[in-house]
Amino acid sequence: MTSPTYAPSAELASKAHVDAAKYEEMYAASIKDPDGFWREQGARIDWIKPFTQVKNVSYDFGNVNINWYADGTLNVSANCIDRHLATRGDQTAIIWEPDSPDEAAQHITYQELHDNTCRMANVLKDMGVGKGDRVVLYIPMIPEAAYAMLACTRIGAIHSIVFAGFSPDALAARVNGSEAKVVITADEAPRGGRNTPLKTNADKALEACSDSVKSLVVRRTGSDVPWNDARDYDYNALAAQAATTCAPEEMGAEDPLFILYTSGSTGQPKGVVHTTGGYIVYASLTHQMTFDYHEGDIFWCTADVGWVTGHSYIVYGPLANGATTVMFEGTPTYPDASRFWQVCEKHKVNQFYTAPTAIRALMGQGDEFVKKADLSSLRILGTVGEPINPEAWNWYNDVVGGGNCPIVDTWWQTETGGHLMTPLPGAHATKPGSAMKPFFGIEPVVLEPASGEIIEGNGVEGVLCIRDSWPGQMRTVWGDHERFEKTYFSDYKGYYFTGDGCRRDEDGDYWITGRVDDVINVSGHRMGTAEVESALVAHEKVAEAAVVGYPHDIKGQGIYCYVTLMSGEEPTEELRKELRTWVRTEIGPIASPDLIQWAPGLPKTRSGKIMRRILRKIAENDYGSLGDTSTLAEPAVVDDLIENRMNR
Ligand code: 6R9
Repeated sequence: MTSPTYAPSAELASKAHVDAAKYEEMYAASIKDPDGFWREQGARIDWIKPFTQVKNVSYDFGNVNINWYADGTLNVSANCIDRHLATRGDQTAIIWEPDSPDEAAQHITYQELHDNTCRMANVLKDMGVGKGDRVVLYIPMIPEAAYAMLACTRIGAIHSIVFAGFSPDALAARVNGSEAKVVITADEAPRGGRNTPLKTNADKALEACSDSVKSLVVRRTGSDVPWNDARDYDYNALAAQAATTCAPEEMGAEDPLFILYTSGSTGQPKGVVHTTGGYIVYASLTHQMTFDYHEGDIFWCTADVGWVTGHSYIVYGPLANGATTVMFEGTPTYPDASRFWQVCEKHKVNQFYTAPTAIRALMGQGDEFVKKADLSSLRILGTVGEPINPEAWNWYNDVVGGGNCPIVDTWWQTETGGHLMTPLPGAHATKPGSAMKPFFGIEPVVLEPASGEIIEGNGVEGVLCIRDSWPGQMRTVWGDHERFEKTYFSDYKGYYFTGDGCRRDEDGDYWITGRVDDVINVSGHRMGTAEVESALVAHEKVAEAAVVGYPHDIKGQGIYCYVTLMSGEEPTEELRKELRTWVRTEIGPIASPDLIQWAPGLPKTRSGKIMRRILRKIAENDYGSLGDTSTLAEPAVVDDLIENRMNR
């Protein structure tokens, strides 16, 4: 099947940092001479002591050791703030858009960012936080989240952000796991018109932590919260007294910058560790190239700082580049489904970066919400987090982008620090649903899953590994280097194993097919569950679908579909038949769904990822052992799915 392609306009390509020829040239150079390429890119960052070594990496199982720029020293907050002050002290660094459109937005200049970051750094120091200490952030999408991240980097402390939607139990596990000294939180977190009692949740978590853990509380709503004088520090009172200067600590390039917990296919979430020099070089370069960021552009990434996307593309990448970055506290549908587009219009956003799940949700609400906003400032659109189905891609392209904005479908992971595969807006003709091309320095290899043999050529599919290292790569799992090696370097020796499957099409472009544990095998045919899902959601009556395999006597695995209908649609036996026929015609008879269950909702993490592990268990009629469900956004959804399961 050939896919339509969408080339950037000649005008956009001519103004872009990278056009097609430049991409080829730079990519070839980055693979042929990684040391030379990354030595040059290292210069985008200000070093205190310049590095002499560039790359020093071993992928040998049992001795995995990743070092970049190892003998250089630097400070990340100085790179994100101080070095811009002389030329752009009065330029807006952060545009903060609150949850409610009735509350005023804030424009925070680089000078103000400097002063507030230093205040926060001094408060933390006074609380006893020093170089190498861990600080957990459990905080809403408010400017203080950025101040806190940058304040940690300023004094050499290691931050670990826990998404404000996580439960007290999850917070406690992360505080204890990193032996944090301080938790930074807020009184309440307004989101979608509702206030989450963050301080109360943090208090609950801290009951399960050492008495020595202190908490620094930012006033967001100003409402009364329980207070413990022995443990709680009032940020607003202390910051008002604190000095607006604080000398940046000199950090080694390989000193840890942050820890970010992420879930894998097994066990408890692991603490992904990123270090200082390589991460900031990579975040800066990818932000500039992937989004074709130019001086004066307004960049908006809708992620939460609780996820890696927020780290790299709300805070570190944009600020390292002296950009203006939008930070949004709210949700796409509050007060209504036009909120994203109103914010784009209001702040004249040039690059807009969001997740397919948000695009699908908004698509389901109809085009009027988009059309009533003036989106003429938009130049580049981006997606991240999961494969995007062509339906949603086309809607994003046509309705949001008006057919004029290249879409960058960025594939990467918490572990990778920044984009590994993505089209570059001025260089590549995109295809709906394809992550297209490797970023500079990234050498993808497609492997035979069972044997680990490299599959050469185009028109092939397999397990996606990366041959060599890149500066933004994670360095270890916090406190468990063995787990790091086992998870990423043991299945396919000598490569970084991504956990994803991928297809390299006839043109050599890459398509992520989903986690390899989501691949199902029906009568000997390998099939991406994403493929079936994409077909299902292409049906006009389907809002969302999740597909898993389940044991089938004859076929090996059968196809089990959870389908959420568009509001107002009736779940009938007839519609079931219609969908089955639909999928057969969209993909082929081998993809014909065996079981279709009507799902009023799908179990998702609070970041919007469908928890397939749970869906597989229910499909296997093995719901007695659902495993860890603590990260579910709406636990009640699961009870309904079990009650109405099809495979009894
Ligand atoms: C950045 C982020 C990583 C996993 C990854 C893959 C999926 C992310 C994707 C994508 C298809 C894309 N994923 N981006 N799949 N196309 N553009 O999301 O990090 O939360 O660690 O998730 O998300 O399966 O392995 P993280």
